[in-house]
Amino acid sequence: MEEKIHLFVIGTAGCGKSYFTKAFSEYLDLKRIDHAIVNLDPGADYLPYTPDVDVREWFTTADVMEKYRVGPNGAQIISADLVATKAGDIVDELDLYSADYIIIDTPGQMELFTFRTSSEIIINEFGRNSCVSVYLFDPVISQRASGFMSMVFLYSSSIFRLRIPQIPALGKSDLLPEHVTEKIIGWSRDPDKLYDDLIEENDLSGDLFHMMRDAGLIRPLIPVSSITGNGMDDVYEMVQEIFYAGEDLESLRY
Ligand SMILES: Nc1nc2c(ncn2[C@@H]2O[C@H](COP(=O)(O)OP(=O)(O)OP(=O)(O)O)[C@@H](O)[C@H]2O)c(=O)[nH]1
Ligand SMILES: [Mg+2]
Repeated sequence: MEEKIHLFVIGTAGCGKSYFTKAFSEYLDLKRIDHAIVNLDPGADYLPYTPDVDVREWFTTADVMEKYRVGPNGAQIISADLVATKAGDIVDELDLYSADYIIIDTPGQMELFTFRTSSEIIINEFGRNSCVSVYLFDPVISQRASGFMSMVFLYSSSIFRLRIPQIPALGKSDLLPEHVTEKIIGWSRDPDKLYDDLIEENDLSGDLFHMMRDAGLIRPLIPVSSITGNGMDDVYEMVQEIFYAGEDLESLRY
């Protein structure tokens, strides 16, 4: 591998980012690929893996509450912004590892990282061309057509904000009955099916649907499970394709 790859794990609160980080790390262990894990969540109480670089080395959301005398929401925002001030230190620490892959677990609520300037500063510090993200669709929300569409909107906002290639995945797929997983994956592969179910649920969604479909934002989802390890190889292959297929990156941007 020529250069480091930085894989950001993105998604809404509780969608399974930290467990995916662990499962993908175990998958890379099996493949004997050198990697390191970065935890960018200063509010994490418990992590299912041991991070190699941890933003909590410098501060935690609880420290920020005490220091700035703010409540939990204010502290989350301040600490999310403070992460940017540590971008250089994070890269310096990562340089100590001979890792080909860096997996980056991002803070609980998606807006704390993806929508704020920290994400841009960190991506620029890592080198934009070495960055890719996996976006985990919440499996419970994705079961209804309108919920699935809301996930498409959030996924799309992350594309516009981060401006790095993004791999859409259906998180915790082991929790869903097989026919539900098939329905969701079917929507992602065949937007016409999604359209029919959307209109049945809510006839206001038609115009929005066409806008997203025509912009190419409804993309095939990879079902993943951090419990069974299912889908880790598909995510890995997609990352390889993005970096090494020799295709125009623009065409794989989403
Ligand atoms: N069945 C199943 N449960 C999962 C999976 N991934 C995560 N979970 C469970 O879902 C819960 C949340 O998972 P996390 O990985 O902590 O989610 P997160 O997105 O990091 O959560 P925040 O950082 O708090 O927003 C945990 O209780 C996990 O045990 C999965 O693939 N399958
Ligand atoms: Mg987490």
